[in-house]
Amino acid sequence: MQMQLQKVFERPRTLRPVATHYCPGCGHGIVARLIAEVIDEFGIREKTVGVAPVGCSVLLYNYLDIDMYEAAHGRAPAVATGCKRVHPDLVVFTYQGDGDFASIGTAEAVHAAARGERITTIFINNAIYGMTGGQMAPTTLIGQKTTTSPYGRTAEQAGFPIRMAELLATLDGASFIARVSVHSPKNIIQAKGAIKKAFSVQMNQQGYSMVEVLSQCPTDWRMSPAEAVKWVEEKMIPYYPLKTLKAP
Ligand SMILES: Cc1ncc(C[n+]2csc(CCOP(=O)(O)OP(=O)(O)O)c2C)c(N)n1
Repeated sequence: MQMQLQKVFERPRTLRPVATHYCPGCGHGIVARLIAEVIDEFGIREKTVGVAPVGCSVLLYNYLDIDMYEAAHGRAPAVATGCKRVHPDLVVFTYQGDGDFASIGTAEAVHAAARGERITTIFINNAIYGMTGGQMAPTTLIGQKTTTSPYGRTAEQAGFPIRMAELLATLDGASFIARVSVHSPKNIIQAKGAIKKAFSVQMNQQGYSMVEVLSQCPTDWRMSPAEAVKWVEEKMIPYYPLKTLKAP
């Protein structure tokens, strides 16, 4: 008797069959896959353009089978703006870390949202500068130890962590702003829903969309992957609550 095997899992067409450079337990790879799934589900692989700047996001062009730009640190929203304005029929997104989006590129981030550019930003908040070895980022929590705050971040010395989702949600040009997380299967499913919504907002000409994704960084947090997942739940989410802040 011939057995019928049901396919329950497959690689999204948009995700290239290559090994990534991400560390074990990193959230970046999960988000890359979610973006690939969303692109496949919308059938927009031929008309999607990604813009990755500097940071652990930098090699996304090796993992997604779409056209991609490489931008200077922090400048992805400016590059994406140019691309989208010249080619309004394309779906254009940026993929940025927190050092990138909330520090060196804050001006580009805020003004792209304020102008209501019809682009989407996927913002990976891992509370640290990952690629360069774990320095304090604008999103580093008070008390969090990093290589540049070995005794823990203090507000007196470094100010307070920036909540980019809340900040951008105040801007009239921003249409869809949400914060999600990829530290559990349930949260990963919700994250995919938010990414899908952000792309659909762009495709419906509804203005700027941004999804902040809380993402574990076990290597630079000096934790095991299991401890990192717990840290997202216990430390990050209370400061960075998961919610949709704005929707059209
Ligand atoms: C103009 C410029 N300044 C600084 C750097 C050094 N640099 C490379 S990656 C990086 C940190 C990126 O951190 P983040 O955006 O949080 O992304 P992650 O790696 O954590 O995903 C920095 C500061 C650079 N490449 N270019």
